[in-house]
Amino acid sequence: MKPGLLSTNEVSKMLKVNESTIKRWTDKGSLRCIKTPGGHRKYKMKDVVQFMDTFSYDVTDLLVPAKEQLSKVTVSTDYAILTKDYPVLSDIFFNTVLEGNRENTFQFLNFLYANRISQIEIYERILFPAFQKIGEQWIQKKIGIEQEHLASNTALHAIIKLQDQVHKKPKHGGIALCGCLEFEYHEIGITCVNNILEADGWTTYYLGTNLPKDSFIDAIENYLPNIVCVSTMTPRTQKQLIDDCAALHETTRIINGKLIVGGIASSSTLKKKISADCIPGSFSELMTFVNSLLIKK
Ligand code: B12
Repeated sequence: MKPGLLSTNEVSKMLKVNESTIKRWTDKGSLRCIKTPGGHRKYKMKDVVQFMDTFSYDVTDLLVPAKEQLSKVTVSTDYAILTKDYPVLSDIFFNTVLEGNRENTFQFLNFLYANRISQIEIYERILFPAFQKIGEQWIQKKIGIEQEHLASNTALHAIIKLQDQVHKKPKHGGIALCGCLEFEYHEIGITCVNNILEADGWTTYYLGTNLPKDSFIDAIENYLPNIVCVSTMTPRTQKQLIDDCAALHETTRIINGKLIVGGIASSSTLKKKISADCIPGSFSELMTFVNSLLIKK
């Protein structure tokens, strides 16, 4: 190697990111490189330093002062935020949440939110893929069930704490009831739904997980919600889910509300069988549906 030229691997170590991230930044034209006749990328130290300088200079105005409080924020995190590089941010979240440090996890999410990554972007583009990866690693036996539990509880704590910082629209009078049916213990999705609706001006009642169908029906009759949101990931049987949703839908219809079912219900096979007013495939779809209800109101 020519003296003064760095390999992708060396630059990745300097900037504390994966080699693929360095390649992506190079391909975007943000980081200058020299291509060897063999097609390898090589970097001049002065270009790497210039990249870091330019970047730091650029972000001074954009990043909030709270940055100094977050020891783990590096130039690479800043750059990923600025360029909305969700895979990198999701990887950082994955590592942070698996460490199980609640405060660091909250600080990281808070830093993203303070730097204009929206609540829905945080949930769908950062948290969701990180937990998909946790699921994959659990299947491959790379992480244990105790780590999955720790990560879930750490994430839940962080998103609940972040909710205090999230900007909330004024209340518009709509009432939302959110929860999971009996034997359902996946809580992160429905917590996200509850938080998004609360930020959108809904008065929310959060029932949590593992609620028997009859108790869910009692809650609908007591709170008279305009919308009922149910999250389902692992129903005991498909038939049980179909029957329970039909019962919830009937009660919701009687009180003039709408039933929204998310999670596994949005899979192509189940979608046709489940009785509901809306089965959104994403939080954005959920918001389109609920906003259409508000327009009609
Ligand atoms: C964390 C986790 C757990 C934790 C949950 C802890 C907690 N407090 O929540 C624990 C360890 C308890 C757990 C247990 C189990 N789990 Co689990 N778990 C997961 C994991 C890794 C992440 C789920 C998660 O929270 N993701 C983050 C949230 C944001 O995403 P989400 O829930 O998918 O929600 C998204 C959408 O579905 C949608 N959505 C969800 N609900 C709603 C509701 C509405 C209204 C709307 C609009 C949208 C919406 O929006 C979200 C963003 O896109 C997934 C892996 C994966 N690939 O998803 C497996 C996974 C869901 N689990 C699975 C299984 C099989 C189980 C167990 C049966 C394992 C076992 N053998 O014991 C048990 C069942 C427990 C039960 N009865 O509920 C399977 C489900 C497979 C299936 N349905 O076909 C998965 C997919 C893993 C896998 N690949 O096998 N799990």
